Amino acid sequence: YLIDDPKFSFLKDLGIKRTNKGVYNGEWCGNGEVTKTYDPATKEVIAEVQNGNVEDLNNCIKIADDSYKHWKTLPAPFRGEIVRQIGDELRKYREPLGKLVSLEMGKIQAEGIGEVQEFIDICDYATGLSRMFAGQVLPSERSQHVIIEKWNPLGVVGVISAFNFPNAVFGWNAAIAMVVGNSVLWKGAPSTPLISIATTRIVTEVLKRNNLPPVVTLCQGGVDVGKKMVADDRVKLLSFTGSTNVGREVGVEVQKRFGKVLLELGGNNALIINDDADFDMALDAAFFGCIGTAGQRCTTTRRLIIHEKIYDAFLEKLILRYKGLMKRVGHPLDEATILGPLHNQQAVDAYTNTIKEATNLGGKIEVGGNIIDRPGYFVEPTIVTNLPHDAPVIKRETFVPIVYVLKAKNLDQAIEWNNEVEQGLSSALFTKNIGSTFNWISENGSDCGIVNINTSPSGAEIGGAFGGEKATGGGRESGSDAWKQYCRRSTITVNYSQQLPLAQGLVFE
Ligand code: UN1
Repeated sequence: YLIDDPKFSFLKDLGIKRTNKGVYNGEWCGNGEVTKTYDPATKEVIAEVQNGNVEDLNNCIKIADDSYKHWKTLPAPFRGEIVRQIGDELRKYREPLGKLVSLEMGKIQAEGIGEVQEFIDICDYATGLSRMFAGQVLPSERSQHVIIEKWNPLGVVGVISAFNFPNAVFGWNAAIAMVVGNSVLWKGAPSTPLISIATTRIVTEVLKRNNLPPVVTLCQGGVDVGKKMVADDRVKLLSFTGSTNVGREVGVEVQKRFGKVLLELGGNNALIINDDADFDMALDAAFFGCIGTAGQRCTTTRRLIIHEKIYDAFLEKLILRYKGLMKRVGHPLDEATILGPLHNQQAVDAYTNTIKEATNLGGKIEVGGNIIDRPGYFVEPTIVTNLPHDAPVIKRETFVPIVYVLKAKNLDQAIEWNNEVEQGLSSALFTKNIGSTFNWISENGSDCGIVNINTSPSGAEIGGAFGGEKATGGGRESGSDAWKQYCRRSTITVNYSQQLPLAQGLVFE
């Protein structure tokens, strides 16, 4: 087990042992299956986790609900102060936690640490928000009346997160949910439980130090635990990150019980390079967008739409960059690495099948296309050309580093192709023309939630609302007014007159 190897001593600094309990409800427990967790770069076992079962989840919900009853009564700026302390605690563990993200998920160390940084950033944001999540005062049509809007908490917020952002997605949800007065129940991906456990430990240390109840609970587990969380009426908001197919079911189930749902589902993100783009900057953006996190971000560039005038030159340069990358393949914890492994065997299978399907449809592999001969789940980042813009394989999201390159006649055609897929997460346009820029962000432009200009479609900051339209699910997390989704809105009419006038001048006597 890697846990016994002194090279990975940061695991012990995070409190990880050979066998770990995957449930936290004030105590660490778990009565479900014992599973192993692996380093995707070597397939070696890191450690073991005893997961939760449905009964454990039930207890977590109960305890989270009890904690909520106390937590919601505390002044919001006090809750903000607690989240500020969580941010500080995360600062202390930034490096070891980032390394654990790298080791268990497989993304390179800089990205692992960057992910923890996003959690720290959202804590700062949420601390400020705790003094600022204002409602409004609106004019009433009745004399000596006023309409007030107030944002109140919901109760238990359930977070189901995915393997690819095993730390930050919990952070975006939890920090905001907590300052507005909710408690949180988390289920991380079944294949990244050590990250969930280490993160929960850091967060709950702060709660304990402040003599607070378990406002954050954790239940690692499988599909049965997930289903119960989706169906349980006490989970007032279910924030789900994952595939469009599972998200569709989650959405329907939560709606059946009139719960609230926040969906962050698949993307099929296009990067458009117009003929007036800054060529070198666009090349850097494409390289990072396609290959960063080995193609396993929701915001990864899946389609590159290039103006025909610069198509050949751009493609040629990009292929060279891809070829140069092969020297930088390695273990994610090795600082020289910029391409780590895929997360698991399913991803490798999806890669192989997709390459096969693309070639059968007449696609040309410009570079890549093979599994890399190393112990872990490594594959070559791949560029495919020569497919029609609406080929079925292009319209589907495959969570691997394959990009389809399309040649567009003009910007209008490029925008049409950008919008023709069912997903609507992220998009970007490279241009120096001011008219094209404003067209791109207008009603005639990109229909995605994220509409970038002269920067990559992936790598969003926490300050904006993060999420997408259409089959991406419509949810927004992180900045802007995404916090409203974690609240119920109370519309309050106050009468400070001595009469009881009715609205619309109605007389009722
Ligand atoms: C995801 O892939 O689930 O914009 C989220 C980005 C990251 C978030 C990605 N900040 O790429």
